[in-house]
Amino acid sequence: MDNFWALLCTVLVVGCGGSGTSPAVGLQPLNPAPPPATPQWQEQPVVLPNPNTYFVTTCMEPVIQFVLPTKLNDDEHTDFIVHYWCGIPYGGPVDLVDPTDDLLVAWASDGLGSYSVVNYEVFGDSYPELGSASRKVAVKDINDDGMPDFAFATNSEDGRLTGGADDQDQAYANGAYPTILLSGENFTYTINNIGIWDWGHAVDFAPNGDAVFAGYLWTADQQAFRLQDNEFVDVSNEYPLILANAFRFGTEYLVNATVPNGINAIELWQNKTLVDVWLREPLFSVDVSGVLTPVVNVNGMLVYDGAINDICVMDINDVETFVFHTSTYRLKDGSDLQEGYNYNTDDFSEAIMLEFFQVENNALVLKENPLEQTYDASFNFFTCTDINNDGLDDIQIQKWSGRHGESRETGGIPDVFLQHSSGFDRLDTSDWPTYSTLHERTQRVGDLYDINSDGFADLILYESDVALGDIEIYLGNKDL
Ligand SMILES: [Ca+2]
Ligand SMILES: [Ca+2]
Ligand SMILES: [Ca+2]
Ligand SMILES: [Ca+2]
Repeated sequence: MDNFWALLCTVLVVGCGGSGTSPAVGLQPLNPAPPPATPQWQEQPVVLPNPNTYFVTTCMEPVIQFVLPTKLNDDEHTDFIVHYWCGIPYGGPVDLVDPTDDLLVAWASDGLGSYSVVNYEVFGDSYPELGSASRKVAVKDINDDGMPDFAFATNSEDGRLTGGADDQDQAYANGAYPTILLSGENFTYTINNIGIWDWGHAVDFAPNGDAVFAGYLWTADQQAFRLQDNEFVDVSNEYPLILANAFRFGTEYLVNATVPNGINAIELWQNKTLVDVWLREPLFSVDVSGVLTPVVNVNGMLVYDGAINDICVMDINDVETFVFHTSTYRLKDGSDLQEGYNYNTDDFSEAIMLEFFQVENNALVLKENPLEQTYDASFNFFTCTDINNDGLDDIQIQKWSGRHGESRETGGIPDVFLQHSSGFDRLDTSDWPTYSTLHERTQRVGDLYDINSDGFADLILYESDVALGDIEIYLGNKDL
């Protein structure tokens, strides 16, 4: 047998020996190897390169607060507005008078998959500013031109130390004007600073398009503005008293997180009528490093804190559901807090959990958590939109790449729970790409959004505290 036949025999695994002593081997069907599975993500990211020539005159390493998808030209590629603001330089002086410097950078697609800065075309200014830092943003097209409009809860945040909201004279130094980015003709935006100086922390658009703001200062209760004839008109008195932690409009109701007498509570409003209040009653108190601390039940676990810092609204099984970002501190060993024990703050991890409420008979009802019961992470932002384009709202948690007091690095990959007909499935993200560089002191975050209108979610990765400053976008090749 020459080499060719030897090779063929090996490959085909047929009885080539011809001696009759080999075990009978049937002719195997020639199964070609299945084609390799399409990878979820393209190998190389689209990069929005660090626009530091724009912000070095402001500060060297700003915070990226928001990467906001929008439309700045006519092609099918999503464009972006990014809000940067300057944190306090390490050990540097604190400006207690003026808000920290900030900068907006508008990125437009070129139709070929690249992006360039178009600040002057969009804002009529190469260095446009909100005039403050931003803490939260609400998105809605309030002037029906097909471009999203953005309302920001703003503050002076530059690391200044104050006595918190309880010391209003110091807290005043955290104030800024509520601000709206309103779209105009030919893919432009105007920056509208409106209302009264406040330490803004919560913002939402009402179903009718009114922008509603709430902050921590005594200067203003809720502030609300309606766009009429291209002017923002104050309609604050059409809304109930809303506090600063978090509130959110549903289709019919408004939910509002409050803290009466130190107890975390959620109000349910219908127009200006308070229809229900849900209270998170403390179970008992424990000593945590010398401070008497109330213990609460969140998702069946005994923890402390329980403050609500954000809310989103989604349909679960076609029922409108308010999802709460609930801040807690859990024992690192996972056990429940116990009455009569003394604890040390070092015993705890920050553990932000989600809680799910629906309205039944004009009352807020806490529903069983449809995610993994013990799920928690460190994060500011999460979304409740349909990520995979199947008509069912999903949950995406833009967790920080690290967590206070723990060394771990997730490279900015969000946690994603996709809704299906009978619950949620957590996506396996273990082989997803991560942000290209790791800096000890920065946090990476990520966001899923279909930026090229092909129906597949794309992965946007960036640092919240800029070191490299690029924004990296991995295009999706298929459904999640
Ligand atoms: Ca575009
Ligand atoms: Ca608009
Ligand atoms: Ca979905
Ligand atoms: Ca896509």
